[in-house]
This record gives sequence, structure tokens and C-alpha cells, in this order.
Amino acid sequence: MAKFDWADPFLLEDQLTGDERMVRDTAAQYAQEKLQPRVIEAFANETTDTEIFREMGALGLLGPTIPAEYGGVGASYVAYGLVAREVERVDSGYRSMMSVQSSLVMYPIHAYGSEEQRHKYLPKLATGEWIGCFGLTEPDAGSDPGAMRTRAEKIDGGYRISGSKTWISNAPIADVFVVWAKSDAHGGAIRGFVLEKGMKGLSAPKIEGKLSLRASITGMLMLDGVEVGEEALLPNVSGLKGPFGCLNRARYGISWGSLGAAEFCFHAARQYGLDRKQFGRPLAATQLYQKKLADMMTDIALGLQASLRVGRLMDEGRFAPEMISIVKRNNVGKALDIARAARDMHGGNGISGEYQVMRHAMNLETVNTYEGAHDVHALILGRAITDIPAF
Ligand code: TGC
Ligand code: FAD
Repeated sequence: MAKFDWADPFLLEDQLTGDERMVRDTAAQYAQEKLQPRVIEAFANETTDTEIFREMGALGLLGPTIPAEYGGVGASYVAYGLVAREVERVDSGYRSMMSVQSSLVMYPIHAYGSEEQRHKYLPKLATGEWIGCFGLTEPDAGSDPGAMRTRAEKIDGGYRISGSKTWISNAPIADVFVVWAKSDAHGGAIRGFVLEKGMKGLSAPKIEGKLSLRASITGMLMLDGVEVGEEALLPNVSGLKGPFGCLNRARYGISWGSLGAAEFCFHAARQYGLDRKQFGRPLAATQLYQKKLADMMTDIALGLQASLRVGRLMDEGRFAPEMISIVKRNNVGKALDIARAARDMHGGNGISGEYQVMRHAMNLETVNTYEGAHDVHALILGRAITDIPAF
């Protein structure tokens, strides 16, 4: 019989390859040694340290699944998920910075871009010298991106892009902007364009005063007749399946990342319950406290197994987007419940920045909404089950 390990109930460790463990260990060491000491202040002061991109790039953590020829390390999707878990164990905002760069900027340039675009952008995005953002959401088109109003109008030698995007991670500090717009020249189909900082008519003001993801900067994109050449168009995809192809990768990473945040909260609540005495005994000696810990451990263990399975299927090219909806929706929802419970189990200390559980809970509120809100993923699954779109 095996000895039970409460921190790894189903021996996830045994199911990873040596390469996957090596990437995970690199990310874990970086996250604990370099990110953890900065995060409490960064969240409190709402500051984003752009040096983080360079540090992650130097360790191969940006776009790890991209082939080496373009600056990536050709890692598996399981390894990518493990990196997200370690980074988000510290803060969802740091994982956000990394996953936008990897899944929402480098992935589309690699998957849908021309050879020139790949060589121009990917190596500098991989090192973190350039920062990227992904503009899909608009003030009047969030869960329903097909209703976007941003337009690309054909002009001599290129396009003129007009519209606005909102809630765009990394936008105010971005050098490279992957922007989705309805293109008149392509029958109104949604097409992707790669824009660059400094283009006339392009601005990215910061959204101030967020109570969530405060260590990750968010902005709007104002596109006031931005003129680009033909070379800015991503040539190899047309329609909503372009942005959704990117979202599949980012949502999958979030399914792992959110459980990293949940593990932090679970471990913190366990330790707090062992240390803190009330009524003459540790809180962890009470039945209610133990039940909460048992629920946390169970949900994390089941969620990690599910994400590992989806990651393996992605690596084999056998995934369906609905599988990703299951793990994104379930794991983020469970992580949010766990973070809220951990906050409660810390009593008054739970609201202080020092104990960190409330920061995770506040962050996970965003994670539950972006990349497809919790209920929108229920509707994606409902459509798959019934064949009836109920959006
Ligand atoms: P629908 O009719 O379902 O599909 C339109 C076309 O897209 C294809 N498609 C997909 N392709 C690949 N992967 C997927 N997951 C796909 N889902 C759909 C589909 O086959 C079809 O292709 P074609 O060739 O037939 O045209 O489109 P709909 O308009 O009915 O969509 C409904 C719904 C709810 C599924 C969708 O709109 C949705 O997912 N809404 C949520 C929006 C969302 O997730 N936004 C995220 C913005 S980015 C972000 O939040 C980044 S945060 C990053 C961070 O900081 O970490
Ligand atoms: P809405 O679509 O208005 O939804 C509001 C509520 O209504 C939700 O609870 C939703 O579940 C529910 N709802 C919607 N439709 C239905 C329906 N048919 N039936 C039942 N309920 C429904 N976007 C980007 O493009 N790039 C980014 O980098 C990016 N980063 C972000 C960073 C942060 C910090 C935040 C907060 C958001 C970010 N987003 C980004 C935007 C994010 O993807 C959207 O907020 C999300 O898709 C939801 O859209 P919405 O906010 O317009 O909400």
C-alpha cells in the first residue's frame, strides 16, 4: 500500500515526464524566489514591473510551446500548464501577464502568421524584450465577441482600423498588439492584425482602480483610423475561430493556474488551523475546519487530474474545446470557493495583505469572468449536450 500524501493525493508527480518536472521546477524556483517577494507591494500599489517579462523570457517561460526556431523551447502543453500553476500560486496577475504573451500573442503569430511575421515578432516576444497584448473584448461586446464593432476598411496598400477595445491585459505597456476586427475587404469576416506601439491613431490608456489583478496592468485600446500595411494582416485564419483558437490555449493554462492559487490557499488554511488555538485547541482539531480542508484537497486533486488529461490530449492533438470549457469553468469556480473559504478560516487575519488569501480570492473573481465567464462555459457545454445554443 502507498503512503498517502495530502499535498499530492493522486501522485500527480509520478505522471509527469522528467522534462516536464524540469520546466516546472524552473518556474517554481523563479516564482518563489523572484515573484513572491514583490507581490504584496505590487498588488497594494497597483504597479506592474515590466522587468518580469525579461526575467521570464530568460528562463524560457514565455511561449514555451513555440518551436526553438522562433525562440520558444518546444515544451509540451502539460509543461505549459505546470508553469501556469507555479506562477499563479504566487498571483493570478503574474500568470495573466505570462499567458497573454504566450497563448494570446505568440500563439496566433505562430499559428496564423506569415513566415516574416513569425521571424519579426516571436524571438523578441520570447525573450520578453517586446510585450504583447490581445484585443478582442469591446465595451459592447464581451461574452459575445461576434458583435464587435471594430472595423478594418481597405485602403491602398493596406487597411484603416477604427474602433475600441476594453479590459485588455498588458495594453498600456505593450509593444505588439494582436487586434481582431471585422474586415470589409473579407466580406465582414473577423480578421487578426498585428499593430505596433507608436502607430498613429493607436493609444492604450490604463484602466485605474481595479480591486482585482492589481499586479497586472489592464487598459483600453483606442483605434482612431490606424493605418497599417498588408503585412499587418494575419493571413492564415478568418472568422471567430481565429481568436477562439488562442483562447483554447489560454483557458487551458488557466485551468492549471487557478489550482496553483487554490493550493496556496489550501496550504495556508491548513497551516493556520494547526497554529491557531481557540477554545483550548487548534482550529484544525475541529470537525468543521477538517471538513473544509478535505473539500479543498479533493477539489484540487480532481481538478489537477482533469487538467493533466486535457493537456495530454492537447499534446496528442485530440482535444475538443468543450473539454477545455469543463476544466476552465470547474477549476476556476472551485479555486474561487477555496480562496473565499481560506479567507474565512483565517478569521480577521484573512483580510490582511500579509496572509495573501484575500488577494487570491479577489484575483480569482477576474479569472472567473475573463476567458469566457463561468456561466458562458456552462452554455458552451449545454449546447454540446443538447445541440441547442442557449446564449
Ligand atoms: P460560434 O458560432 O460558437 O463559433 C463561431 C466560429 O468559431 C468556431 N469556434 C471555435 N473554434 C476553435 N475553438 C473554439 N473554442 C471555438 N468556439 C467556436 C466555430 O466552430 C465557428 O467556426 P466557423 O468556421 O463555423 O465560423 O460563435 P458564437 O458567436 O455563437 O460564440 C458563442 C460563445 C459563447 C461560445 C463565444 O462567443 C465565447 O466563447 N464567448 C466568451 C468570450 C471570451 O472568452 N472572451 C475572452 C476575451 S480574451 C480574455 O479574456 C483574455 S484575459 C487574459 C488574461 O489576462 O489572462
Ligand atoms: P458580459 O458579457 O456583459 O457578461 C456579464 C454577465 O452576464 C456574466 O456573468 C456572464 O456570465 C453573463 N452572461 C453573458 N451572456 C449571457 C447569456 N447569454 N446567458 C446568461 N448569462 C450571460 N479581453 C480581451 O480581449 N483581452 C484581454 O487581455 C482581457 N483581459 C482582461 C483582464 C481583466 C482584468 C478583465 C476583468 C477582463 C479582461 N478581458 C480581456 C475581458 C473579458 O474577457 C470579459 O470581461 C469577459 O469576456 C466578459 O465580458 P463582459 O465583461 O463584457 O461581461
